[in-house]
Formats: sequence, structure tokens, C-alpha cells
Amino acid sequence: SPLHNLLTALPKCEHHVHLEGTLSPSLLFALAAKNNIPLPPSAPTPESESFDPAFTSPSALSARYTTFSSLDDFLHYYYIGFRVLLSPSDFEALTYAYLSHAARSANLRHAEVFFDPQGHTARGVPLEHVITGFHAAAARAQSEFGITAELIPCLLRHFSVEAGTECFDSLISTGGFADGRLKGVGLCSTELDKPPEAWKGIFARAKGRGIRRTAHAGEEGPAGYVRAAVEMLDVMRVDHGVRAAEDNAVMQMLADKGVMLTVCPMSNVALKGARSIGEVPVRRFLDAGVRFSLNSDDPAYFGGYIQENYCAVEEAFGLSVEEWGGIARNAVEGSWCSEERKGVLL
Ligand code: ES4
Ligand code: ZN
Repeated sequence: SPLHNLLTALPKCEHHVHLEGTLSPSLLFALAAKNNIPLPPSAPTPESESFDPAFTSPSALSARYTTFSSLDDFLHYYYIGFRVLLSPSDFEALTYAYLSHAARSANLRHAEVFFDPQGHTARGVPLEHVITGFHAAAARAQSEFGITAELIPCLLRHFSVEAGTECFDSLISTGGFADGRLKGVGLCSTELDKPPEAWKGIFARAKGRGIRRTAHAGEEGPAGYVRAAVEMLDVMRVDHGVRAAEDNAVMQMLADKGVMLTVCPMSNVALKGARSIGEVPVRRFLDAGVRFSLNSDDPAYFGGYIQENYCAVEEAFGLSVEEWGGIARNAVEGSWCSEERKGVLL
């Protein structure tokens, strides 16, 4: 595309990337070996009935990642990957690999990165290991590349609200919301039959403490879940939100309130929410005045980082230079960094 050089040089902000979703198959196998973590057997064994040939090698695992059938099919592999992450240095290596790659290859200037606290504490890995490892890498990447990075814990919908409450309490106990090491709170994982309303109490407590809020909604779930995330959880951003395009009233509400959708086009195609990038409602959002940013979600699993997502959208929609400028500006304005930092990014 004639815009390729412009899209590479464009200063970018990413708001929707899961730290654990940046774990490449090669780093997964390397950390499993270093930490002595058994992966699922790749062939039948006497002790275990369940085996998965995808765990033969990093390349076999990569190949399996091209055939996800749904969000839940992906999440099965994603949560196996968590097992290899143990020490602060593992989280530091993971974070640094992502930030340095995105800063160098995509001119990423600011990243707001999700992680799943319950996916780690459930294995006995303390929250502090994730938080200190992340911020050690973020400080190094900032000094080397000038990139800024923030960390946002997400509560997991496949666990109970009671478990979410306990997790939220332990996040508060880290002091991370008060000292800025945690920039807000999110909600993710499996969506179907998990309407946002159930999380209302926790999100109200977050609001009461001045904690910023976002939630995955309208990825596999209906447009009504996007409305519920905004109206019941009082989120300032909605992660994905693409199914809002099926309901004009929800689109109007998003435009009126200026709620930003953190859209992840390659993720939607990889998980079969869309048959092609062209089916992701980018043009609908532009025409309806619904603000959105473009993001990678789980780049190690979905075939591309933020650069590839920008290029895929350009290939499918052929946006104008002005439209790309607007997308990049909205991404800065929808960020949760300081006003001073926004001024530098704009
Ligand atoms: C996720 Cl693509 C997606 N959707 C919901 N939850 C997630 N966690 C990590 N990736
Ligand atoms: Zn996500």
C-alpha cells in the first residue's frame, strides 16, 4: 500500500494487549525448559490419556494457533502458556520482548497492557512478581526507546464474582492503584452467558476509589453486553465492542458518550468473529462517529502485532491520510496516561 511507510512511522498507542498474549511459542518452550514445567504430552503416554500434538515443538504450536475455532478454543492454549511464567524475571523478559519489538517495529510510543492476576495467583505466583517484573522492563524500555507502559489487571469472567472480589481486594492491598503501578481495572476471558451486570458491585467499588475501568464486551457477546458494560459498569472504554455495530441505538450511545472501543481486527478474524478484516466494522465506526483504537490483543497467538493490525485495516479499507491521523489522535486522547504525556504524544 502507498500508505505503508506512513503507517509504520505513525506514532502509536496500544490499549488492548494482554501481557500473557505476547508469549511466543519459542519463549513458551524456553521458559518451560528453564523452569522445569511440564507441558501437555504431545503423544499418548501410559500415565495420561490427554495429549496434544500441538506441543511437539514451537512450530507445531504456531501452526495450531492458525486454526482457533472460537474465543474459548484460544483461551485453552492461552492459559496453558501461563504455566511457564513464574519469577519476576520471567515477567520482565516477557514484557521487555514485547515493548522493544513494538517500539522498534511499529513506533509504538505508549502501551497499556492487561494481565490476568487470577491466572497467576491460582498457581501460587504472587501478584508482586508480575507487577515488579513488568515495571522493571517498562523502566528499561522507557530509557532505551522512550516508550511508556502501564499495567491493567483484568478480572476473569470464567471465575465467580466472589473470586473476582477477592482478587480485587488483593490488588488494592498491593498499593498499586494508589501508587500508579496499576492504571485501572478490566474484565476479560470467556464472554458468552457472562453478562456484565454480575460485576457491577466490584466496578462500583473501583469507581468509588477513583480507579479507571474498562471491560471486554461485544467480542462474542451481543450488542446488549456493550450497553451493559457502559451503563452498569460505567466503563470509559470497551474492549473489542465490535458487535455494537449490530445495534444502531448502542452505536448512537457510544458516539454520544465518546466511549472508546479498543478494536483488535486480527484477533476477531483469528477467533472467527469475522471472516475477514473487511468484515470488522471499521467503516461503520468511522461513519457513526464511534471512537476506536486499533490493537493486537494477543499478538503471539493471532499472527501479528500492532503494525500488522494497522496494515491489515489499510489493506481492507483503504483509509485516507486524514482518517489515519484521526485514528492515531483518538488513540492518544483515549489513553490513560497523564495530560502531560498526552501532550508529548500528540
Ligand atoms: C482475550 Cl481475545 C480475548 N478475549 C477475551 N479475553 C481475553 N483474554 C486474553 N485474550
Ligand atoms: Zn482482549
